[in-house]
Amino acid sequence: MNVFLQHITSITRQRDHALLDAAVIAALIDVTGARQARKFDVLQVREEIRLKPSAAENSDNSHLSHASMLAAPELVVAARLHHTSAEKILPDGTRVLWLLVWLDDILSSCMELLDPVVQDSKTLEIVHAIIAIYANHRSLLDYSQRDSLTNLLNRKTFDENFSKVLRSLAHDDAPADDPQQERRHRDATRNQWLAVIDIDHFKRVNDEFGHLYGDEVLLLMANLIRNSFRPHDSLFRFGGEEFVVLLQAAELGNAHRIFERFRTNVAQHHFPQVGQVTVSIGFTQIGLDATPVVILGHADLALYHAKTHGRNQVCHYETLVGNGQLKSKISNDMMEFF
Ligand code: GH3
Ligand code: MG
Ligand code: MG
Repeated sequence: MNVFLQHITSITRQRDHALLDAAVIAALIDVTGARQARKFDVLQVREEIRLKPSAAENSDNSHLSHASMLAAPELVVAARLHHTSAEKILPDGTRVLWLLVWLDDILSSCMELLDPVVQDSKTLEIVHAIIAIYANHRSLLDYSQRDSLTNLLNRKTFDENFSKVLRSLAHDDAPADDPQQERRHRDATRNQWLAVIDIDHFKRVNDEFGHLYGDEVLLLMANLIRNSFRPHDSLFRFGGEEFVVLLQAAELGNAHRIFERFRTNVAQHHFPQVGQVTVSIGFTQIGLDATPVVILGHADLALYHAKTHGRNQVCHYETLVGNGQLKSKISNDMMEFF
């Protein structure tokens, strides 16, 4: 029981998702004697359930970062019946125990244990208690990371995540065993773009229709953002009526098209009572050697250009600088100022 309490203390101490996952995995291995335990995020599209290795799982296997696999039928049945576990014996005799993690009635992730040694009812009770505490703690962590109006990630989370993104880009830059495969992987995943999205003339919405309608527009805007980007892009409400997107796209052309499609989605959307609302977008490529302040500064300059040249448009910082429409203004002096 003491060991159990020690693990609970360690789990509830974590303030970071990856460390929390690691603490739970350590607890599950310790309690069940499993040979291996890992966590998968669950992606559910209609009847199909796919399992994606969690970010922590990927840190040493970056080529797997986007690979997801179909869940075994035993797990699909358990999910359908809202069970908390499922089991299977593989052809090579390995025993697999899946523990399903439900958050607000949605299957969010799944812990996979290989060859658990201890499976008596008392141990299973402890295992399920660990999963329940994990789910509760994750909900709290999610709550502190999100903006309460739109449920997008908040500014604090951006500050924490962005440094991680920059570190992981630098890490991916290390030479690989198979340079060709590494290059393909990098092309597909490594190019990251940061966009700042700002609603045009939002003050007018508040002034004409009142703050409640203003809030409604922010909520609907957040839904449009969620529907216009993919699950592995990160979406933030940065403050007020400003949003930030971290986008993965192979090339500038793709990134531009994706932001442009979002801008059009917004311009064509009918906001109840308010009517048409538009957004201006400034974006930049996230370079390996730049700091968060410089990257955000570049996107902001592109956004400012969009605002001062008619609004309702997407501007790319490096293109503007290349065309001579914008001077590269963010200098070391400015960084010190920030
Ligand atoms: P621009 O096209 O230049 O961006 O014009 P704008 O009117 O959008 O200008 P600005 O970005 O300066 O104004 C933002 C306004 O957003 C000011 C503030 O009243 C409003 N706002 C900020 N946060 C909230 C919020 O949470 N709810 C509502 N309803 N309004 C907000
Ligand atoms: Mg603004
Ligand atoms: Mg605005």
